[in-house]
Amino acid sequence: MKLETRLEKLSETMYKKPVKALTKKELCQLLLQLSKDLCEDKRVIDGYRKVYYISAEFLVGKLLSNNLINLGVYDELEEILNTYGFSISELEEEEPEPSLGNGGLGRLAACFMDSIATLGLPGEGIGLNYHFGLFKQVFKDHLQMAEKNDWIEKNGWLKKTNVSFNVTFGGGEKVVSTLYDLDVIGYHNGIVKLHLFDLESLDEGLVKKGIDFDKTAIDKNLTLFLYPDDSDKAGNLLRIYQQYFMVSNAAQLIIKEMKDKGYDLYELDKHAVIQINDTHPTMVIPELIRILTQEEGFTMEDAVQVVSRSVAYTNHTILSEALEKWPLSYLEQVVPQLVPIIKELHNRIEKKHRQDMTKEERAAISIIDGEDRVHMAHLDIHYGISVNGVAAIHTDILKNTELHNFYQLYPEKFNNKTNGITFRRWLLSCNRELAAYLDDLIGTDYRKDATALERLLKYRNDPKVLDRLSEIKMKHKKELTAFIEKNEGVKLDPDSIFDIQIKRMHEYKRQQMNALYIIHKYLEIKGGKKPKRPITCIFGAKAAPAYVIAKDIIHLLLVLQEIINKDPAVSPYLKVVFVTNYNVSYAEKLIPACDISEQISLASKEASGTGNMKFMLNGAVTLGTDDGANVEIHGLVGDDNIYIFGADSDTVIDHYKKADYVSKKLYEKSKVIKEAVDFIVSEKALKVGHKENLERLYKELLNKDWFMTLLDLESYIKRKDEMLADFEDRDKWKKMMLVNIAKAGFFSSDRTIEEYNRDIWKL
Ligand code: 26V
Repeated sequence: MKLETRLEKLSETMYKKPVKALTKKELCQLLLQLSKDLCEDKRVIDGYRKVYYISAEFLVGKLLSNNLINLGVYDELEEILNTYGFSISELEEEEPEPSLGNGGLGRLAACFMDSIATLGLPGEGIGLNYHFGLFKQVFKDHLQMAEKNDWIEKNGWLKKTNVSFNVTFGGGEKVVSTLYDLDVIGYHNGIVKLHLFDLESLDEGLVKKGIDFDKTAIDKNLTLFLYPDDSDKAGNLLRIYQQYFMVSNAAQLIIKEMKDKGYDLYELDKHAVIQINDTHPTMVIPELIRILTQEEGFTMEDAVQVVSRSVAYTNHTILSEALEKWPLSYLEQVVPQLVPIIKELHNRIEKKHRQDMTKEERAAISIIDGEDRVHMAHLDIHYGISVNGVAAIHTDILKNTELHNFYQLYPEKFNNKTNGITFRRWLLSCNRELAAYLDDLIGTDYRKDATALERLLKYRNDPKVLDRLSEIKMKHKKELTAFIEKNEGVKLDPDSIFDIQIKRMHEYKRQQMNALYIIHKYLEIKGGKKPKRPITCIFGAKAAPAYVIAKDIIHLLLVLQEIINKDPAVSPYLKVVFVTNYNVSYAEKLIPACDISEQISLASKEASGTGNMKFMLNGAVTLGTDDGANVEIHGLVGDDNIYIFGADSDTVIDHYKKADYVSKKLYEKSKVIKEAVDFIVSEKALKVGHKENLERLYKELLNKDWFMTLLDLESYIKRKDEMLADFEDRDKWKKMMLVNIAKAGFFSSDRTIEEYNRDIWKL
């Protein structure tokens, strides 16, 4: 049946009226239903050996455009809808965004699912169906406030299945799970399933003001929220409840599938490889062992052997505060059934190394430490087949520093898998003009083999091509300008340089350093030194609700936005806009419009970053430290097409080791640094902002500055000013854009997934 006829028929069935009479919301629902119907004809990818990607987060983002692209019907539908005066992107505004993740780790999991399906690999994602995703951010009085963020709609993407398991917690609480599936459609390929477990007994009425809720009634609140506030004990306990609920369901699902297919459970490792995405799903190890020994008649030895041949672990951070260590007493309360198994796993390691290691050496690799805390990552490393970092420098730091003792013990387990992004969402969908132009210029091969983008390089001196790339950029800058005016009430100048920093708000990512640059520029302009071309500094970020300093940095930026944009002597040259409620959909609008991609984390701290890749692919030039995947971007584009600054990771690691970094000394020595930092508590700033927040941040920078902002501030200012000057050499800049796009192919998540498959999964 022709697509148009199919659409009309569906419209009659769903709404008893023709397509042209539908409201936007109805039309959005119609397309959603059409995609679901088209999915029914697709093959669910299956196989003899499967990967189970378990993750507490899958930050999938809106699905409509992406699904239509991957189904191969986007262009045809767009044409049909245009005749009715609609466009798909406009309809997508009606779709709520599933924000089931905090940031990079969750978005990576979503990109990976897309690539697994696109490559036709047998795989399934397993996670939780949070009713409220990452909080909705609003600003009041220049402060971040959090509101609940619901996304589940009646006839939305989720498909209720009849799969259901019992899960028992300590204290005898029993809950019954329900499985919902999201279909992940491969690009011109079959489907893989994203399994999201939920509870029927959930009570959304528990949610009071903002994102507060009663944390005690597990059967009513378990999957209400993504990562509840974990600054208190109740929050931490709930997180353990969630994690256990997730992995117990995962373990039962995997074992059920093994049995349904008639496989021998002793050969679990032949049929299943379980990728543990950070330590959140680590309890799947003791849970599988528990089920095999207690319900399937395995000896402890057999269960430990087969499980440890089936699991692999990915590390996503070296920040020690983010490495999970659960107090044994918490585990005793929530999952007492796992505690004897965890102790057994701990004792086995102790026993094994009683002879060849000193007590201190053993302590460094032990699962349960002297304070009775369980180091979840240690469990994964001892009892898994693989440990991987997410960018070359990150894996090196794991091997040489953070996990060095483990590396000496198991060198063969360590490997690197540099992150990637799906080009379907981050090019074909968010930058349709660029994709169409590339199709014309270099053919469509790059859609399946991203390295074919390098064919663009032969046009690096072709003025026609360079102009077209810059025209596409301008189109997106204009669209973003209109969107920001509507949503934030700030009017931007598309001819200015768009300098963008979007990512979670965290001290190590150093948005505060960007703020100090803005202050520096402001003071320069006030002093009569005007930039050649106006600069627009755009931020998007959410701070964890309990992370005080991160919220103070947001406050400072909102205060700067007010001071600068309202100053008629400055705002023609400098503008600041902190967008509200930054999320995946916002990113899809910001990234294609960016000139300067800010990737300025303290070297050694950003495991990889994936925003850096998205910007590069869309023709932005990176201003960054040699950190995370910036190092690989640097290697690919060469010194001439990236702006690197700041201390390198060895210097930084050395400062930490010697504990010799004193920010106040730098402040006292440099007029530029002092002036910028002092402005935070100046009369001007205090008139707009709050004394408490600004003073706290000021003191933090002077007395702690744990992420060495002041160490790199001067080289940052210098490098950014060079970059702004180079923007005026239009030919040079456009060439840099081209080279960045051409070299981005390496960062396709298809490449990353092929490497996981080649080295770890072997599907
Ligand atoms: C988590 C937490 C939680 C407690 C408070 C402090 C804190 C700080 C950082 C984190 C990060 C958790 C793991 C994570 O999201 N890592 C990110 O993973 C991305 C995908 O591999 C990678 O690109 C980012 O560099 C990395 O930060």
